[in-house]
Amino acid sequence: MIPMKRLDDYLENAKTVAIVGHVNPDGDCLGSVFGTYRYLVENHPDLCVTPYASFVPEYLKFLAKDVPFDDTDGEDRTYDLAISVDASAKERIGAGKAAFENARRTLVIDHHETNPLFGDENYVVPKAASASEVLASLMDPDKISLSAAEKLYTGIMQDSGVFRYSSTSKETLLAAAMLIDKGVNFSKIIEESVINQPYREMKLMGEVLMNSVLCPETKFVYGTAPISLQKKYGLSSSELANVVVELNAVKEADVALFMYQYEDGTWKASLRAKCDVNVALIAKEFGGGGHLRASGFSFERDPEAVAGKVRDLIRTLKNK
Ligand SMILES: [Mn+2]
Repeated sequence: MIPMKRLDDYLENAKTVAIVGHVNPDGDCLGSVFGTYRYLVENHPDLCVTPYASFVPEYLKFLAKDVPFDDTDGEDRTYDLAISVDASAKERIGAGKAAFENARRTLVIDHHETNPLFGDENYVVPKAASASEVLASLMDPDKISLSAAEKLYTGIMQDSGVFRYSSTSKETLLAAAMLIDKGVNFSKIIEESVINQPYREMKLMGEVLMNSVLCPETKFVYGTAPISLQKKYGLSSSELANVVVELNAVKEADVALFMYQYEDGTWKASLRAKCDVNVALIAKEFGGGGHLRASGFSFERDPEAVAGKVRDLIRTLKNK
């Protein structure tokens, strides 16, 4: 589908533009912010464009090599236009939130179904697998450079789980094909941002898996990473996001629970399902929330007791 308006048409008479994304930026968020930045500076040399990002995680560092991003709130600047990409609500904007709120005009580009259309203008495509896919459709393909293409490709590939989530569509693959045609080294990007993991993270993962418990009757697997284990490998709770993904890959289980401890002694639980057990309902029982197949909650103590309760809830949900 070719949109009525190109990204370039939304600029109108703007001279200064801010681009913002969401808190805890992921591949789609940074791919969208940085890809839009490169597209605008390369094709509109008179524009003054500021990309905002609160931080860039290690596995996405290659995206930032030609993007001088600003990690502040941007409260000291008033832009002609602020573009929010991949943020599902105004409250979800990370760096540059004040810049967005104070801008003369705002544009929201997103793919979240729940987006309340918080911009003056909004282009939200809920069936798109990523914001980067939406942006690729808004750009003139002839004006997308290799650098912009690398960023958008990374966003599309990351948010579609390397083209395997059910959100992946013909449009997703056509957008990726168009970007590959620009010369994107896709195998290197997938290797760097998906396959390669720091050795100490893999060792921690190995120990979590070694000590994990599989409950064959409920097809449930759970593992824990107390603070002592994280310290052993010099890791913090923010570097453990992949563990639950690995637990969820256990063939004999269709629900996975990973519990990890924070510095202050409290715990966070991540749930994943590859069947129709609604893990959002389970998280809700503990005061958390999330989606059908991915959810989370926090708790104070005793991961074994929590795992036992989760197992009982899975049994109840499966017998419904
Ligand atoms: Mn996204």
